Amino acid sequence: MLRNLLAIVTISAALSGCGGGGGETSANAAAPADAASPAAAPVNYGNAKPAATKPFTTAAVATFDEPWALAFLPDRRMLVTEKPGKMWLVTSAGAKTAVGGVPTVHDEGQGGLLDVAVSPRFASDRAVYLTYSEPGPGGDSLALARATIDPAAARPALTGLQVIWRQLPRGKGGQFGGYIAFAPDGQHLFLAAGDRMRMAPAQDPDQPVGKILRLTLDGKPAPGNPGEGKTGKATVGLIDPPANTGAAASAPVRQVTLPGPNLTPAETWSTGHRNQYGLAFDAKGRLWSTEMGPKGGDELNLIEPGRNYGWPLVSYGSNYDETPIPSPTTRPELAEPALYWNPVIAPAGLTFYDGNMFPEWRGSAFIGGLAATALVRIAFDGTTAREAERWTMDNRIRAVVSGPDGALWLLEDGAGGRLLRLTSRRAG
Ligand SMILES: [Ca+2]
Repeated sequence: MLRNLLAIVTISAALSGCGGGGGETSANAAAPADAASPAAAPVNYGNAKPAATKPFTTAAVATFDEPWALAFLPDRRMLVTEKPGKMWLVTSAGAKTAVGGVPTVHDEGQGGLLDVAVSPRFASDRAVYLTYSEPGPGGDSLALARATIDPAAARPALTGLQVIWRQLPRGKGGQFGGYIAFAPDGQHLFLAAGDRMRMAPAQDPDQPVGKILRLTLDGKPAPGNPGEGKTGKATVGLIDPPANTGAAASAPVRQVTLPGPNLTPAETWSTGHRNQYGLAFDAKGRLWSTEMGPKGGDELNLIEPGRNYGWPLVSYGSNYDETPIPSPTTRPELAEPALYWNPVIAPAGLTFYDGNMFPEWRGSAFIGGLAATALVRIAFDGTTAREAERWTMDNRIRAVVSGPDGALWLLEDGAGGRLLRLTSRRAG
């Protein structure tokens, strides 16, 4: 029964995808003119097949315990996080040195030590930013912290670590998002705050869940945000524990009074997200995000200020308990994804390629696939994105980063997850 339902969903999704490639659907034709909306309905790439051959060779460089994210330092070494709460400084040859001073994280489910990002001013400030699930009374916060590191130290360590932003109210479990991206001019920081599987609060302007935030490098609301100067309610309704189905809409709500002014409206750049596991700027200065949808609703989104990306009001997927979710075509005022995947790939990581090793890939984006056990290449024609290629990698891919050497660097997911370096066959 389930299999048949899935087949029907898949076929109808594929058909709507064909329609999107050929022209506007009637629903979109009725949409009000909006320069920020894609002209055509987004295409479904859920049934895209892996390429038969790979234009790269894959070398395993090092092995980790549940690796999550990596970031390059200017000296081309990498910082690699492991979800249970370790960080490593890693050479391109795979030599690992443990980094001290990592904060206590709550490692459970999808919580733990998450993203790491290197300050755009690292040469002068030696700062790194990290996100993690911070334990506390009533559950975890997604925390954004900044610390400094001396990469030349024999025993490198995070020093002066400060939490510069904290997701409140706290709550148990769920998906944290936690991805960090710096504005191209290095003046601001964007942070993906996942919906923590609470669903409805992704639409609550007073809760920093299901949002992309734009902050100063000190973690404060950035000037110029759509809600600049606004504050939210002091008491918000917290849905706890997390739910992963439409049942969350009727879950019990606990009223929680925040310890200080509610700055969420002033921090928010975009809203209505589910679980954003990738956030990156392209060479033209546009911000993109990958989003893990519910069953069958993974998305790539072009992120624009003040827009609502629809979760959980609309989706191209369904709830995990099979209850349907209205299609985005029913709510033209909500931002459509640039493309989507049904069935899902479970996207993790997002990087834009601008290296010399694969000149044909300049301007492309790469996304890791957890469920798809694949690497996906996205090509762009203006703001129209399409899945150009995918290659099976045989393991769940947790992260992908375009390296300063022109190679693509991937992290596999889970215990024993490997750091992979993908290099051109032509380069030899
Ligand atoms: Ca959406």
